[in-house]
Amino acid sequence: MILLTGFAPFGGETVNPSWEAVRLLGETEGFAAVQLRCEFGAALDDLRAAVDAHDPDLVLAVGQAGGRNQVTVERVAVNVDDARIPDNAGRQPIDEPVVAGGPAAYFSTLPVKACVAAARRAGVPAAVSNTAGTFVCNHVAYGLAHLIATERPEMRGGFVHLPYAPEQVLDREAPSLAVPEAAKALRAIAEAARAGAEIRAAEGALH
Ligand code: PCA
Repeated sequence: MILLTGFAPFGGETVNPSWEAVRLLGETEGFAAVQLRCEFGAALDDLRAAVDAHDPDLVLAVGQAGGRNQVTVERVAVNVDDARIPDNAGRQPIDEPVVAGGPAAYFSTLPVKACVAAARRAGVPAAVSNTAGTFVCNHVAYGLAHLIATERPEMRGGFVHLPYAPEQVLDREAPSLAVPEAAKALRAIAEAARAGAEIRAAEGALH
């Protein structure tokens, strides 16, 4: 059982490609899709409720990273909420921990390089990312990793960011990825994550 989470639209957008893509893939046997509120705290309440309801082996949490031009598999989540814009509840935490007293960061328990390779084999541009930012996506990535580390050691999970959907950028210069392509990449990533083995590949960043 694979749990997919996507976010509600935020920041003035009317859609969130993460929800559109996971909703599409969630129609497939063996997958369930749940929408998280784009709110600090509440998003993690939604995540925990979904994990309790579905008891998944694997969780792929997915979000929108407007401006990125590839599907990015996040390697790390950091213990800080530092919001550049208010969340959907109007809250804007600055330099607060996600989990007071928690470790500074967690590595994803996904085989991130194998996941990137799988997305590429499916024909979708993909890369490793070394930061999920400091907004609600990183909050969920960290909260998920903390849940796995402290309560659900048998579960595996991580975070994937998607570019904008084409309908979001019809009148602006920004990269986009069609939702069915994003869903195809997520499916390939989920299969690689379930297989479990990491690969050795040079995917680091200079900056
Ligand atoms: N992207 C935001 C939050 C929700 C989403 O889809 C982020 O990257 O933090």
